[in-house]
Amino acid sequence: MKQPLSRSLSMISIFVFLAGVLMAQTPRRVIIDTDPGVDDAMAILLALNSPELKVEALTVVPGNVDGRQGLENALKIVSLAGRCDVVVASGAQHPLNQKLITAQFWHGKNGLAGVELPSSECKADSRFGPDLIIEMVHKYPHEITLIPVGPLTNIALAVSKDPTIATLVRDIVIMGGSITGGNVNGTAEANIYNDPEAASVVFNAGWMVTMIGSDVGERTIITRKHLAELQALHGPESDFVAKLADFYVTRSEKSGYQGAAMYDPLAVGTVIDPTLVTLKDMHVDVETKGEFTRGETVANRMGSNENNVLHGDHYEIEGVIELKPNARVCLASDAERFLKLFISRIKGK
Ligand SMILES: [Ca+2]
Repeated sequence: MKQPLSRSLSMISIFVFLAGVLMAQTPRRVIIDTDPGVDDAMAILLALNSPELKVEALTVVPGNVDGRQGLENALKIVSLAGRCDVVVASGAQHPLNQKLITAQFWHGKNGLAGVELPSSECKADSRFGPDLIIEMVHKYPHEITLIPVGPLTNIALAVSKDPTIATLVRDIVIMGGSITGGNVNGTAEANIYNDPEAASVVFNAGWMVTMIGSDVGERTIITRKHLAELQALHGPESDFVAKLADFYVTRSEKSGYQGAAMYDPLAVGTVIDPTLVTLKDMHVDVETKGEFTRGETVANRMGSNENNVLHGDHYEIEGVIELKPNARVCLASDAERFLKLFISRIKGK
């Protein structure tokens, strides 16, 4: 018997509603590509303590510390959280086209504020990070969200080896870049600066990169007030994060800031709750040359470039060339709401 159209439509809407409810309740699978790193450690622990996320893997990239130290730190962090079920794998050992620049100045001698965590009870996976990313994206098509919070070397290697992952991931949310000045120098943010060629590959891979830049991270700061809240309840993870935050805030205060930028945790926060940030679609290129601007993320706010055509001895503007956005650029965050979320997930754990 033929069903009336209205009944079919209402059944479809019930199905869509139920699918939506199911999607909302199913934790999102994420892979965090990381160079731990004080704020990386905070980001990882935020992810591991958030029911909205299922952390499938940590892949380690050199950046704040070298690859060996980074792997050791990642293993100790998952061990502290009692989460040896999370796959941890090392990846590239150096940037694609330049020497590694490490950041013990900001992150302490071991990258974790000098805090000595107990030896890890977890073991590293033997797979190469970029290969692991490719494998997992194919295992869970359209389900994996990549959260790179270090230089983009591993992601560039993965998407160069298998460009199909650009259409098979659910999302890619990076901490990196800036549209209003850098944190390394006048123009460049550290993760992009540490491997501009890799960043260029990632921004041009065909996916929409959600870009949580250092400019917004610097307006999303953890202060002594937040630190006191973290210290109010004890637990192995929250005590560790409090020590990291204390070091990080002290270091930032010495440089004249009121608190410490929550760079990497905000990228994880964006995946947990996208309403924490304001995003705008733009076309972003990565400067790989430049006298002063190597590693800058050059964002086009207009969505077009002038089209200059040679007429005899000079050029004339003949209209504009529309640009296709390749990035959702973060313009602002709800910093206080984010810090509240961060502290509530870590405090007492
Ligand atoms: Ca990082």
